[in-house]
Amino acid sequence: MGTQLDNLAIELPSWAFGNSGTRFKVFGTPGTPRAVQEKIADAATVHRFTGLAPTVALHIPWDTVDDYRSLAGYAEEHGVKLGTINSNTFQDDDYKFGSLTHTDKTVRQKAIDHHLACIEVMNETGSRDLKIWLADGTNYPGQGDIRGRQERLAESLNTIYQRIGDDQRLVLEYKFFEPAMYMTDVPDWGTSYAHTLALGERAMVCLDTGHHAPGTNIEFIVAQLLRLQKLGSFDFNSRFYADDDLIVGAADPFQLFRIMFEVLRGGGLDDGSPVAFMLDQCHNVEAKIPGQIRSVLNVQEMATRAALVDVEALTVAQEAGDVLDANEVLMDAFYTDVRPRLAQWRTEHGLPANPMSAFAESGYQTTIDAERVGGTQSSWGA
Ligand code: PSV
Ligand code: MN
Repeated sequence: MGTQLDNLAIELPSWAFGNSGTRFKVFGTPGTPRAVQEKIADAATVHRFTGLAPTVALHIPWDTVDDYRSLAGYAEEHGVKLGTINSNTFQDDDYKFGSLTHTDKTVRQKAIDHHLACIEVMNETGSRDLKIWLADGTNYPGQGDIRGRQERLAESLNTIYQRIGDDQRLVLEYKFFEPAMYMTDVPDWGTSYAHTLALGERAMVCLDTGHHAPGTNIEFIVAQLLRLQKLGSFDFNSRFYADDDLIVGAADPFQLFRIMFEVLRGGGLDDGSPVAFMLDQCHNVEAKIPGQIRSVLNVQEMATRAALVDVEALTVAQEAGDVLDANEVLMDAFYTDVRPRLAQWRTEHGLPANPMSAFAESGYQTTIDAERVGGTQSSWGA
C-alpha cells in the first residue's frame, strides 16, 4: 500500500448512529445513542476496528451541547477528534420558505446568526470545516424569484464567509432536489462552484454522491473540481432511486472505483490534499455500527483497486486510440480482489484482519444494548 492509501481517512457522521428512516417510519434500534457522547463512542469504535475513521462530524442543532471544548476532550479520550460542523437549517418552522435565501430579512438574519454560532462551535471544537447544505428551494414554478433568491444567497454566504477563520473553510453542498421539488437554490456543482469562487479560496464545494440525477457521471465532476482546486469534501453514500443514503459502494461499487480513480489521478489523496472524505449515510434497517464499518471498508477497498490501475499502460492505450486496451487496463484493476492485501495491511497496523467479524465478536453491541436503556434515543427528528 502506498502513502496515498495510508492517507485515507474517512469522517463519520454523528447522525448515522442515531435512528433514522423514511417519511413512512423511523424504527428504533436497541443500543441507539441517547446523546452525542454515545454517538461519539460508537464512531470511535468504528475507528478502533478499522483505523480509517479518526474524526466525527457534528450537526447543529442535533448535537448541541453546553460545552464543546469538553465534548472535544471527550472525543479525544475515545481516540477520535471532532470534525466538520453541519449547520442544519431545515427543521425550524421559520425556514419553511427558505433560510439564507428567505425574502424576510429577519429570517435570513436568523439563519446567518445560526451559521455564525456554528463558527463559534468550530472555534471551540477545533474543527476546520463548516458544511452548508440548504433545504432552500421552491415547489412550484412562480413560487419564488429564482434570481432574487440567488442574490440573497450570495449576500448571506458572504456575511458568513467573512467570519470564517484563516484555518477554517466553508464547504457548500449541492443537491438537485428534495425537500424542494421544483427548484433548489444550490442544485448542482456549477452553482456551488460559482458561489464558492465568488467567496474566496477558503470556500469549496462539497460533493454528496447521492445528490445527482440518475446516470450522472460523478467522476467527471470529481475530475473537474479537482482540476479547479475547488473540491473541498465528499459526502459518501449510495443510491438506487433518490437520496437513499445507503452504504457507500453498496449500490454501485464500480462507480465508487471510478470516483476513487479520479481522486487519485487528481491528487486528492496526496499529502496535504484539501479533500475531506466523509460518509453521509444512515442505517434504517441494518445494524448501524457494522454499517459504518462496512462503509469505510468499501471506500478503502475501491481506493486500493483504483490505485492498482496501470496508469502508464492506460496512457499508452489512450494515446494510441486503443479503446479496448484502455478499457481493459481499467477493468483489470477493478476486478482485482484486494481483500487479502488489505487484511495484511490491517495486521501490520495492529488492526483486526477482518473488522466486521472482530466487531461482531467483541461484545460491544451486546453491551450497549444492555446499557442504553431509558432516555430518548437520538433521531433525525423527521
Ligand atoms: C442532505 O440531503 C444531506 O446530504 C446534507 O449533507 C445534510 O447535512 C445531511 O444530508 C443530513 O440531513
Ligand atoms: Mn450530504
